[in-house]
Amino acid sequence: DFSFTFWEFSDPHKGKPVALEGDLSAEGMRFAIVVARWNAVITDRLLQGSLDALYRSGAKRSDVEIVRVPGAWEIPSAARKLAESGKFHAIVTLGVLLRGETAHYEAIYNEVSRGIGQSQQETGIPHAFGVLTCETLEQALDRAGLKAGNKGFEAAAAAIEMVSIHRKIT
Ligand code: DLZ
Repeated sequence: DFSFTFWEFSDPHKGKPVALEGDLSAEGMRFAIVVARWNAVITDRLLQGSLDALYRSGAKRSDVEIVRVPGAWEIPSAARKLAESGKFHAIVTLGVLLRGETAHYEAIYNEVSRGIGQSQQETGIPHAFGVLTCETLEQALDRAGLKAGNKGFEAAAAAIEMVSIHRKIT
C-alpha cells in the first residue's frame, strides 16, 4: 500500500498538521471596491459578484465603499489612496482588459498589476486582484457570472480571507 505520502512520513505533527487559515466571515470588516468603468457591462457583473460575497459573508452595507474609476489604468492610484486612508481592512480591485481593443495591452496590464501589488506591499492592506485579462468579450463574460464563475465574487472572498489571516498572525 503506497497510500502514505512523503509528507506523512516526514510530518513533525504526526498526521495533525497545524495550519493557520482564514475564516470567511466578513462581520466587522470594512472594504473598498475599486471598479473600472471601461467594459462596464462586465465590470458591473464583477461588482455584483463582489457585493454578493461580502454581504452574504456578513459585511454591513455601510462598511462597503464603491469607488468607480475610468479604466483599469486608474485602479492602482485609487486603491493606494483608499489603502492609505486607514478606513478599510481590504481593497478589492475590479477591471477588464480586452486584448482586442487595448493597444499596448501587456504594458498596461503589467503596470496595473505592479501598481496594485506595490500598494498592497507598501501599505500592508490586502488588495484582492480582480482585474481580468481576456482575449474576447465572450471569455470575459464567462468569468463574470457565466461558465467560469464570477471572479468578482472570488476576489472579494479572497479579501475576506486575507483580513482574517492578517488578524490571526500575531
Ligand atoms: C484606453 C483603454 C483601452 C484601449 N482599453 C481598456 C480596457 O480594455 N480596459 C480598461 O479598463 N481600460 C481601457 N482603457 C482605458 C485606460 O484604462 C485608461 O482609463 C485611459 O487610458 C485613461 O487614462
